[in-house]
Amino acid sequence: MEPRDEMPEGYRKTLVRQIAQHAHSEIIGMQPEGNWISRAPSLRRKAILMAKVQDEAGHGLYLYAAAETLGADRADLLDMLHDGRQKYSSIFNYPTLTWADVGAIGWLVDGAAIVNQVPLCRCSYGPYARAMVRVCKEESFHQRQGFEILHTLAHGTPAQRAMAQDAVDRYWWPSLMMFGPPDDDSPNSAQSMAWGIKRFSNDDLRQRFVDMTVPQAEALGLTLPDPDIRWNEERGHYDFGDIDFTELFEVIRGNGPCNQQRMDHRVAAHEDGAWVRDAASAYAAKQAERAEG
Ligand code: FAQ
Repeated sequence: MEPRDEMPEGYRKTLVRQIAQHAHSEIIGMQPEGNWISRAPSLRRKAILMAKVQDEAGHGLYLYAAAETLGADRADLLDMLHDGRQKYSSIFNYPTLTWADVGAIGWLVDGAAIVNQVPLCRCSYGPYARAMVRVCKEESFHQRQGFEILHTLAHGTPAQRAMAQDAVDRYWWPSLMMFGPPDDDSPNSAQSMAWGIKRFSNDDLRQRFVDMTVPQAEALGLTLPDPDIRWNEERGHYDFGDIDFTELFEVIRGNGPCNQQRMDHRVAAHEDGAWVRDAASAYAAKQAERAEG
């Protein structure tokens, strides 16, 4: 489907909802890592982290642009984020307590994002699918940098190793929750899959992520905090323990550890930037006036 094609109103609405939430996640997702830019352990690490956070701003921009092709107004979408009518990913409501958390976000959060987003490169709506191609290439680089941070820490001093393990312990379960509620409790999945917006179910993608990540944890020499993880020969997949979905629903409802902080910061940044938007609009109006004259 392309922007000018006729489409059912429900299809358009579902796409705007998902693409806007995805865009909001990218820009809110800048905050947890942005917290460490000024404290990165070396100039090289700082430069890499700045580039990553900047990539996330770029992803937000492609995604807002994709939502605009469906007739959505970017200012309205931001208003809906700010007053809680639209969501962003649960994962960004957890704190980044140590430098190792930057590694865990890159390895696990970007890893989960890739598993979720690679299939979206072939979703039924052209502008969203095309935006995902570049986003996924950049996320792959992000995932490698997170893995490399954790690899360095895991092979460092005992204190660094403990820091890496602690970050993985805190980020593992929330990363599994990024894939959404289980299939039998996912109200949007059936319709989104019938429309080719989602190509795989929440649980199928979650399993794919576990299968990909367990061998990587072994390569890092770190332990995933789930004693029930084991290879199931019959299924050809790793089994894993039960996820506490009440935590996901609480975080989505606004009760995660950092929801308030993330929103306050976002709204303040938007208000502080009002003069830039006003100046750009005044400049555009002046240019248009000149072009007419
Ligand atoms: N957090 O019926 P479903 C990134 C909501 S990656 C918050 O299963 P759906 C990169 C859901 O919206 C993260 N809300 O919904 C990065 C729905 O609510 P609604 C962003 C969640 O849409 C890395 C309700 O629960 N990626 O940013 C969550 O079919 C590192 C019922 O759920 C995307 O957005 C959750 N985890 O499936 C950046 C990918 N899960 O709208 C910085 C595209 C569910 O009815 C640093 N999105 N909900 O009020 C998707 O694939 C889908 O939207 C799902 C949810 C799979 C997230």
